[in-house]
Amino acid sequence: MDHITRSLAEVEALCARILSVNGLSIAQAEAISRFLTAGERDECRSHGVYRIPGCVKTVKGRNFKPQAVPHLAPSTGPFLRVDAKHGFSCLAFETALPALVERANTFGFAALAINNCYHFTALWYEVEELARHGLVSIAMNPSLRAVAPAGGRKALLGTNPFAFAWPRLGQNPYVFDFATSEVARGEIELHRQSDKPIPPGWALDTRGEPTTDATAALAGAMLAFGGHKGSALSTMIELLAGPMIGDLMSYESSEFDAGEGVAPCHGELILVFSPETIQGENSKTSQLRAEHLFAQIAGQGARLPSQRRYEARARSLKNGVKISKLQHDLLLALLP
Ligand code: NDP
Ligand code: PYC
Repeated sequence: MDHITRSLAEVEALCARILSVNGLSIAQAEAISRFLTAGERDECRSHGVYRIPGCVKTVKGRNFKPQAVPHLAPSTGPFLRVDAKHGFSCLAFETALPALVERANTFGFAALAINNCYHFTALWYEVEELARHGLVSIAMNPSLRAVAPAGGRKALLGTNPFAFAWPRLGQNPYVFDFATSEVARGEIELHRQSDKPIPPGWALDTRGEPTTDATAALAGAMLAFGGHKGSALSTMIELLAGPMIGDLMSYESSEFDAGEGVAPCHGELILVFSPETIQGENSKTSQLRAEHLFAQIAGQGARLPSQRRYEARARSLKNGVKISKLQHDLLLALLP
C-alpha cells in the first residue's frame, strides 16, 4: 500500500499535534493546520502536509518566535498593518481578517501589510476567504532567492506568488494563484523527494545551463514564467510587498536566513475591494456582467482557474485524502 487515506479532521489534528509537540503555540499550530489541510483537500500538494517537516525545522530556527502573538496596529483608515512578530503568516492573516473585511466594506478599498512573517503557504486560501465575505482581492509576497531574472542565469528573485479572487453569485469564487516562476519551488522539491526528473524549461543548474535534474535545479536557478513578463511581475511583487511595506525582498530574506534553510521570513501585501461599496446599487449588474464573461470562457471549452481545485475538494470532503506512505512516515517521525 503506497497511500494512506485519512479524513480531513484527522489530517488537521495530526498537523496541529506535530507542530505543537515540537514547540509551536497552539494558536499558531492550529492556524497553519487549517491552511495545510486545505492544501491537501484541494490536491495542492506543493503546499500541503509535505511542508510540515520544514515548519518544524523553522520552529526550532534561530530567529523564529514559536509563541509569537501577532499585533494588529491601531488604525482608523483603509491601510492595516499586522506584525507577525516572527511567527508564521497564517495566524497573522487570521488575526487581521475581521478588520480587513470591515475596512474594505467601509471605504470600498483596504490594504493589509503583514510584516515579519515566516511564510510558506499558498495564497489562494486567503483570497478565497475574502471572496467568501463578498470581497475582491489580490495577494502577493516575495519568498527566497530562487529565480533568475529574464536574461540572467543566477537566482535573485523569489518564486513570488500572485493570487486574485472574485466572488460569484451562488458559486465558488473565481480564484487564480500562481508562482511567478514556471512552477512553485515546492513542486521541484516534490520531484526531488520522489526521485523524478523535472520537465525542461523549469530551471538552470549552477553553471546556468538548462537542467531536468531536480537537485541541480534547486541548487541553480528557477526560471520566471513567460520570460520577461513573469520576471517583471515578480520584480513588482518584490517592490510592493518588500520596500513599499517596509519588509524584506527575496534575496534579503535569504540573507536573513543565512543558510539555515528554514521557511523564508518577509512580508505580504493584500489589496481588497468591496464591489458593493464601490458600485452601490449597480453592483448586481456588475456581477452579472462578470458572470457573462465567465460563461463565455467556459463556453469555449476552457476551464476556469480553481475548477480543478474545487473538484478535488468535493472528492476529498466525500472520501478523505490520500497521503503517500512516504509523506505519512515523515510526519509520524516528527512525533515523540
Ligand atoms: P499552478 O501552476 O499549479 O496553478 C496556477 C493557477 O493556474 C491555479 O489557480 C490553477 O488552478 C490555474 N490553472 C492551472 N492550469 C489551468 C488551466 N489549464 N486552465 C485554467 N487555469 C489553470 O501553480 P504554481 O505551481 O505556480 O503555484 C502553486 C502554489 O504555490 C500557489 O498556490 C502559490 O500560492 C504557492 N506559492 C507560494 C509561495 C510562498 O511564498 N508562500 C511561493 C510560490 C508559490 P487549479 O488549482 O484549479 O489547477
Ligand atoms: O513553493 O516556491 C514555493 C514556495 C516558496 C515559499 C513557499 N513556497
